[in-house]
Amino acid sequence: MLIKTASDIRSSEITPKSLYLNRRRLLAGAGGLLLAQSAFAAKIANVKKSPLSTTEAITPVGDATSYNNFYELGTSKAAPAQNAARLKTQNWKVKVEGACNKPMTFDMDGLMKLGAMEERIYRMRCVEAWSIVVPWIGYSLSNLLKAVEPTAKAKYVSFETFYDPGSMLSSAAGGIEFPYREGLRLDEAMHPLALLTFGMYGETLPNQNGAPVRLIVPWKYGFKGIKSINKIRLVEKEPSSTWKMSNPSEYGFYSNVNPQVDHPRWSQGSERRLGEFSRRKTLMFNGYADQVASLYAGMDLKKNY
Ligand SMILES: Nc1nc2c(c(=O)[nH]1)N[C@H]1C(S)=C(S)[C@@H](COP(=O)(O)O)O[C@H]1N2
Ligand SMILES: [Mo]
Repeated sequence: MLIKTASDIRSSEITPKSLYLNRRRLLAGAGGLLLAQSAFAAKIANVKKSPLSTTEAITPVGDATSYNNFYELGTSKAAPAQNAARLKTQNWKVKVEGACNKPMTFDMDGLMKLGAMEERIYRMRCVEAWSIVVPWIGYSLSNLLKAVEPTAKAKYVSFETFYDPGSMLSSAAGGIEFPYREGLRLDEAMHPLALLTFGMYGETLPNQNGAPVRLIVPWKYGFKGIKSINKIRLVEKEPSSTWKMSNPSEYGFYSNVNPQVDHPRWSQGSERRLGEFSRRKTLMFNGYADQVASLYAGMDLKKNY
């Protein structure tokens, strides 16, 4: 994002995306589709459908798993799928600490038991103006937060991605600082739509989509959806976040999808849905305004971008 010029974005990224994906599908065929998914994907059992799902058409799985942003695995859209094997997810632990009564370190079995697994079909809108509709699998992040019992001091939640400098890009090569960090206000994190995500399309997450556990915050730009989380911290002050640190005039802490507040280098008024050819209008809070607008009552969203 930061390292590209506006004309680069327009010419090489936004416009030809559908063409790029189509070409990939034509060249790769069914074999490519399989390759694009993790070799270790497993079915997730006992998943209930959620009333919070959109009824919009779901993005083809091959698109959602081969056109990614995961800078630790490479900065092109194809690189995360190609380099997926560099992310080692065995014996994964998630440490939850900070302002809470019951700080805990979870293994994946323990973490996945904290809530009832639901399929949530959400829109996700990248700050670069493409979007997808994905059947994610997970439970509301609030389940985990309640389990560790935040204290009165906890006002924000910060998240960190596992970083292995030996197998992943250096910060210099990625153009952003690693480990990747994100944050939410505690009331945003407690909102039922905020999803702690373990799978997609019926199976565990492919590495390129953030295995084994990531965040999906559907009313915010995609970069708030931090992948491959291994640290969560309840904190008193607004935590630092990777894209804001890299360029605070372009990326803010809130990063709510807002067609009325353009990125300094491009419009946020419309988007291209992966798999579609014509552009769509971007909706306020990505179409989730009825559910989340009250979180920001009285706030100037131009200032708090
Ligand atoms: N650790 C980490 N998380 C990340 C990113 C990243 O580069 N590193 N990219 C973000 C961005 S910009 C987007 S749009 C989404 C993309 O998620 P997807 O590849 O599953 O569509 O992941 C977000 N989470
Ligand atoms: Mo993004």
